[in-house]
Amino acid sequence: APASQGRIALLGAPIEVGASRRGALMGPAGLRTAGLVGVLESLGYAVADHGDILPRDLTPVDGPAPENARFYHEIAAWMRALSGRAYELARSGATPIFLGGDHSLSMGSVNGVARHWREQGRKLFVLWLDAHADFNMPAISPSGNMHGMSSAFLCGETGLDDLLGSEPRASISPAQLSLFGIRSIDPLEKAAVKARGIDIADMRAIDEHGVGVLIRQVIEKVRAADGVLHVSFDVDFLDPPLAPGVGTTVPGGATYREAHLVMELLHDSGLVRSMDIVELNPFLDDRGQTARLAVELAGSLFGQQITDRQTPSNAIGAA
Ligand code: HAR
Ligand code: MN
Ligand code: MN
Ligand code: MN
Repeated sequence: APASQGRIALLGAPIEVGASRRGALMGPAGLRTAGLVGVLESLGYAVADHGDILPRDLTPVDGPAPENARFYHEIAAWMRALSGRAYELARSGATPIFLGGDHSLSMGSVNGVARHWREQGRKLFVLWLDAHADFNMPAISPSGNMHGMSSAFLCGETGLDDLLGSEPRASISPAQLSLFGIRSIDPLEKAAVKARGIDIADMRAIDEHGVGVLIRQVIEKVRAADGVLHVSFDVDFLDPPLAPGVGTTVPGGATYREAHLVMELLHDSGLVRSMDIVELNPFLDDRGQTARLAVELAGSLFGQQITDRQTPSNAIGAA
């Protein structure tokens, strides 16, 4: 194995009630079966698998729930636990990878990581690789599904104000969010994204400019602010024939080569400090294909290359 690259901490959160279809609770197991630990170790990392947060470990939440937020109490309990664990893992100096579970997970994982970086005086930027913007809130969501609300919650939108209970909320500013790969967005959600001025690389932009140019823009934004980056990877970012194992496929997603290039450029930037892998639904997968691709892409994000070339982004000065 190559020289030690540092420490990676894995934490699973088998949460599925934020999504419209069941099965994402098998996501952490699917990613482990597909060899996530071995791939990361082969790249020289010391990997500590902290297992999964289990429902029986959660502190039940009751009291009033907002309207149009399905399974609010269950998700609140998950997020309080996740935010606390994410904060501790980030503070330990490891690079945490959170294994979902549906995308509601990020309301806890990113909040905890953002709290850590706020204490360090560093801004946390969030790259949202997804078919969806996930910028609904209860007041505007057409479904009430909380996996469609996570990026909005993280930007401090109101409507789920007590979700984290006594966990400190560490919102990011809308300028710290980059939506990437978007091709399904609800009308009021679109208006909200526009009103907040959020960076959005939709599929048309990707077709016109290519992922290389657009990811470099994200990297330059982070670097200019001396920030660090969290990558929130919703597997439905990928084109459905490549990645059938998700509950909400949308045609016209990232190709195999585009997705690899995104991850390779992000690795070269040296800015990535944490990651989510969410929405993998092994119940819908085809012989492990989606799980294996997600693991392969995580490998690329953490340094796997075809040849050990100096890429153009290395040449312009990676950390
Ligand atoms: N925008 C729709 C809603 O809010 C669908 C959201 C689906 N989200 C995910 N995660 N699959 O990105 O209901
Ligand atoms: Mn999502
Ligand atoms: Mn999605
Ligand atoms: Mn690869």
